Amino acid sequence: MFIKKHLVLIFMLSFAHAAFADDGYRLWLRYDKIQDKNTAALYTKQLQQLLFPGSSATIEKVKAELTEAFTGLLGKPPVGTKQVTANGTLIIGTPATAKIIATLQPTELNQINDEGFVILTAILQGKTCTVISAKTDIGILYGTFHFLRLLQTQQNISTLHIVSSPKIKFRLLNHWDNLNRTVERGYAGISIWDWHKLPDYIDKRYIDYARANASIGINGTVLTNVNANATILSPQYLVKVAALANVFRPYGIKVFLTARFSAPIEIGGLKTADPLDAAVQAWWKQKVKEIYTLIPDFGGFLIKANSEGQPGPQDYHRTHADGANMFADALATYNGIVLWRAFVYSSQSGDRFKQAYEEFTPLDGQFKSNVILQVKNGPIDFQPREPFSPLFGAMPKTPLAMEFQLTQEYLGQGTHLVFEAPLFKEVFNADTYQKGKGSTVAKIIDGSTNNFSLTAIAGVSNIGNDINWCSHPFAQANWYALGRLAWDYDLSSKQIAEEWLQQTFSNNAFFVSAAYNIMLHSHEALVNYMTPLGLAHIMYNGHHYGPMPWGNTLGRPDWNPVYYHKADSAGIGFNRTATGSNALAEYKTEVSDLWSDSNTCADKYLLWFHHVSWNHTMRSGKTLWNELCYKYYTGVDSVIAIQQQWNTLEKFVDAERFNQVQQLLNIQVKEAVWWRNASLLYFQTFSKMPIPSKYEQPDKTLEYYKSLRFPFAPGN
Ligand code: GCW
Repeated sequence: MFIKKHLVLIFMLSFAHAAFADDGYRLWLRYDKIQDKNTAALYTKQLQQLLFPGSSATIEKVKAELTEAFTGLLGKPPVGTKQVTANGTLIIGTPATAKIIATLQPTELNQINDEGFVILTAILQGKTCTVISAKTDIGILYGTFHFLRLLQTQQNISTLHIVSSPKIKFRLLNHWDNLNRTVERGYAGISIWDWHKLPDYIDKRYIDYARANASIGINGTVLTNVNANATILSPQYLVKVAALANVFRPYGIKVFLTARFSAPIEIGGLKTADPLDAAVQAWWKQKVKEIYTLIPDFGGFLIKANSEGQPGPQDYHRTHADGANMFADALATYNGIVLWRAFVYSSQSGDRFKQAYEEFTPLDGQFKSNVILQVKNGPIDFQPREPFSPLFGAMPKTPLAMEFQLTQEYLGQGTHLVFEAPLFKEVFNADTYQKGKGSTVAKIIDGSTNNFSLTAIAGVSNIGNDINWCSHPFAQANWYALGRLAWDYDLSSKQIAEEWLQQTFSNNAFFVSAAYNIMLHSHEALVNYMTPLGLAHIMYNGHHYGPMPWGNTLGRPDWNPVYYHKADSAGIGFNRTATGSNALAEYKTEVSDLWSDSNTCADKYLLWFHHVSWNHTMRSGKTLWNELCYKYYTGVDSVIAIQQQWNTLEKFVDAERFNQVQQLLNIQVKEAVWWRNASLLYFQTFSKMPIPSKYEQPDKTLEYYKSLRFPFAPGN
């Protein structure tokens, strides 16, 4: 008897452990049973029955999601009803589909746009009900996902009054996925698009991808790399694209493609791709027509032109506007849009920082109304910290889209825990002063400063076919944050981190606050151990993995780290004031005044704008050299603190993900030390100053760090 009981216990324990394991595939849509008995009982009472009339492809998806969520969270699927017969009726529908909502006539519906939703507690036919309503089925979908988020994060749902609309129209992922399934700057496996098996084989992942995106409001996806391949536009591939579009449509997600500028030559048999050539224009018009025949709601094209070797209009002495407008004309008939990238820099210039501004501001006002210029957050290239791109304050006649990078090309790639919401918010909140105080980057992007309705935010995707989609368990949070902030950039980093943690890991309050603390400090920690005080672009060439501030061997100066930090015996930093490249003049004076004096410029931007002596006195009273040492050492200490904090959280997290994060943090600590030591030893060859003796001294030589090679680093 004893033995038997014992065996049962062992069986139960091992079962419990297995059930607890989590490979991360479900992302933030786990719907695990609510453990807190009171909450579960309350929800069961408040969600007695579901009145959900209407039917459409989207509504079917909503019903399926509700069934899955209720079954998971509360142990049983929702009980359908046609009448309000009990307190605790959840009513979902548009006024057109649900008569009962029409009788309620919620005025809140006048406050939302076509994708928005309302969630209200109301008394209907004498019963307390929860109403999710919207103008469209897609609004219903978003409202439902919001409601499920409330349940997953165990909010009080007894008196709800939520009125929500997205602030940005196109909320996009940009995949840098190649047709051979490699992913440029991808660290999470190969591309999830299995082009070879499409269109006939629909991987379950496509559906789960769409669910995850819809749950955070993402409504468009650019499937292909901006370093484009014209083959995607061939008939054989377009049917594959159409198959994906069919999967995504009910979830409100439009498909976009990258258009290779030279496609008329490469797959069209033309001799030129000149945007002013009639045959070229006709070719694109025909191609666009072909696409819309297959995909009636196709979103449009994203184009990288005359940048890093990509073909473009300048090959024919035409402007970016000539190029963009050719596509705009072809797409306009179908309400398609052109996302034209502003990421350009030529080999000629003195200061790469200035080039996008120099090329694009003369074209302000020349783009057709369905063109939006997609600008990276900073002037150089997704560095750990950049000042906002001056273009955001300088193109009042052109709608501007924000491009952030979710994949962590310069943020520790696949192994560093870095929560990007604070970085995104720092950029959104920066004031361009374009129309006086308060013209923040967010207010440029949302169209309100210059009255544009065409608005967009894009995140370069960090998704691959790894079981947990993003490789690092915490990298999922950056995908999540992009969607949530594109919907509402006023959400705080704290709210986003907390709700993500609750849904992805656990509702335990102690865990959430500790893990939030980790996330909150992670970006600043990385800036400090990689590129403190405004340093930038000092990583290895090519794969961009690891520190190489000594890099000086590539043909173009602006590909070499030494070009960016300009360390010499006198000091360090890039002089972008009037005595240097004068890039500061690209900002409004209110902004440049903040940064133009090395004695008052914020520490975090100092070396972006000034070449300062190693003895320069910092705000802290330390010399620049000692401050640099302090920052690098603080960065490493912060990661060690993060590591220690994570180690206290074992009991709150499933073993699988706990171990993954623990191992990755071990790598991160090692790499932070590597960044610190290699950088300081190198800069010391100029400063000739000691690393203060209170710090643990580097245990390897500069020669050792210089000898390291990583020919097979991923993502290149
Ligand atoms: O950050 C750089 C990357 C390139 C990328 C380019 C771009 C897709 O190193 O891999 O190319 O930016 O944004 O176009």
